[in-house]
Amino acid sequence: MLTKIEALRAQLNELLEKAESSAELDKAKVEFLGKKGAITELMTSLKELKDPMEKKNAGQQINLLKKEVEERLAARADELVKLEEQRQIEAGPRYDFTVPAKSGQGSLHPITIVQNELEEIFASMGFTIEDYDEIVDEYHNFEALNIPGHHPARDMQDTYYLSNGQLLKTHTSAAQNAIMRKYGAPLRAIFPGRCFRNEATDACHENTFFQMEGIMIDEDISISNLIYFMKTMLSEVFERDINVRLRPGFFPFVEPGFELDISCLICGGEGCPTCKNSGWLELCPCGMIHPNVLTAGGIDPEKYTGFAFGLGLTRLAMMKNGIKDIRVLNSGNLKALSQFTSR
Ligand code: FA5
Repeated sequence: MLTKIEALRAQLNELLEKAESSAELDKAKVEFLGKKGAITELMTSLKELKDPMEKKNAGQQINLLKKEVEERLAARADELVKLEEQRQIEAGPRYDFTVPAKSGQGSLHPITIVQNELEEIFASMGFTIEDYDEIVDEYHNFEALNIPGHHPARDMQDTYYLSNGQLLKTHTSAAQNAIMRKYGAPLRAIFPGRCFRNEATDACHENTFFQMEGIMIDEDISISNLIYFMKTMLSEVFERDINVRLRPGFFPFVEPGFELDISCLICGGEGCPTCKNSGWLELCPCGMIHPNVLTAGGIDPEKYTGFAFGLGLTRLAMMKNGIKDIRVLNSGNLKALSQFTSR
């Protein structure tokens, strides 16, 4: 009996080594564990053993083999899934650019249109346009921005964590440190990007949205420079006068910090679901970069000062186009979106 068990174990090893598909594993499962499978047969043949000790020992060995077969088949199945995923990643997507479009010509997304406009405006004022990762580490998203592990500001920016400890960035400020380190001071840069937050969605909140960060660092930069650039940007984007209010706002990475709100353009300031009935929409928090953030970015805060802002690009696209509900923008509903892209 024990020889048979060993022979089956050797057979299992061989099968698992050769198995390249889940169909082969299913077949092996039936061969070993099925109603007429080898292990069931062994169990049935137990009754032929007369010696009780020998019978008990053989029974235990068969049960061990059965458990081993189940576990190793499951492990190989997992391995095959991973191998298949790897094969697909390596093969990469294949596009056939010669296939004609199904219906008419496409267009840029309303957020991309606003982003392009802003990039032009800031480029004309000497800002460079930077690209940055969507997956970042805690250091860049929080610690380098003066938000240590225990800080309550992290609660407001809960996000999606990967099993390796990295996270989907909650704000474009996550790029500040890397950009300061890359260029040093003086520095003028904007960096648009997609942000992710664990958010209960409503007319003005999405779990995936776009921001555009801007920083300017030089000797003698003050709040006046900040206000000048914010005003210029808004008047260029809206091409008309917009009611704006600046109020104190707290962000650990700026001091002092401000909230820049614009009068809701959906209701004209009367109050509606888009502005949560306040008549104002938070659009562009900003402030003077905290000395700790400059130091973390390798810039001497005794010599340089700077401002930073985090413009809500998705909300700006809503205000520019009179879009009442932010969820339209990520809906993929071409009929709804095409109303705002015919430029
Ligand atoms: C920030 O994200 C700061 N990093 C901004 C900042 C940068 C402050 C530099 C100071 C200096 P806040 O969480 O308020 O701040 O988001 C900034 C803007 O992004 C908001 O005013 C809003 O316009 C937009 N925003 C934030 N959360 C969402 C959301 N869930 N859906 C859509 N837009 C959002």
